[in-house]
Amino acid sequence: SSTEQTPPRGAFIVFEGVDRCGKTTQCNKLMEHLKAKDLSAELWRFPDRSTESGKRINAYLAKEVEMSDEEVHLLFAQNRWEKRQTLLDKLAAGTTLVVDRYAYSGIAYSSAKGKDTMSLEWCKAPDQTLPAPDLVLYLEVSAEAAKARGGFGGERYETADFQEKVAEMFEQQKNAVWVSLDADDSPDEVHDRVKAEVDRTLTTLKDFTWLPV
Ligand code: DGP
Ligand code: NA
Ligand code: NA
Repeated sequence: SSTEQTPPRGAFIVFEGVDRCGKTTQCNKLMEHLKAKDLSAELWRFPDRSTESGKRINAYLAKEVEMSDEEVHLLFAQNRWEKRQTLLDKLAAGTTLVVDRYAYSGIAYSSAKGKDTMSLEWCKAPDQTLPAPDLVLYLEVSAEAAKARGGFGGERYETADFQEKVAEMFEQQKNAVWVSLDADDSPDEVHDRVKAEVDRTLTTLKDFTWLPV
């Protein structure tokens, strides 16, 4: 029998929030923290714009192509499904994954469109049984702060009114693995809380579960 120890599985950590909430900065800071601890870690983001589905999503977000809201919802979910096995393999091999957006974004952005054909239940369905994160770090932006920030790029969804609806739909998805962080705090203050939550999660990893949690 082998004397090699199976490494403990990696943690699956997701950042969520509206556009320009500071996720990218926090993801990068967290990666530095994990590297400093000598942990194996990778930074991922959804949508992954490099795959075939991701290229179509990118064209849709850049308003180069039109698609029905239902089609694009399923395309974003497909983009996550494409990574399912790799994600599981990485975690099993002991690599912690820091993921910028996940199924909660899919549900928030699509249900925020308020279409009769796209109920919350309908929006949730395609991501069911994907791996569930161990921790969701939700960067909460106040409506006032969101308006004051402004300066959205020209991509689809990037209007203050729509982002406010997205925030409401994120609120409705809060669950036991969510931690809300005040995105109006300084990046270093937010990072201090992120570190504490991630370190706690790393030492209390539970059995793996699947969406919905
Ligand atoms: P990002 O690359 O993180 O800026 O995300 C691109 C945009 O797409 C952003 O406005 C959020 C939105 N988005 C992310 N995931 C999904 C999803 O699954 N469904 C929909 N409809 N929009 C999403
Ligand atoms: Na964007
Ligand atoms: Na963004």
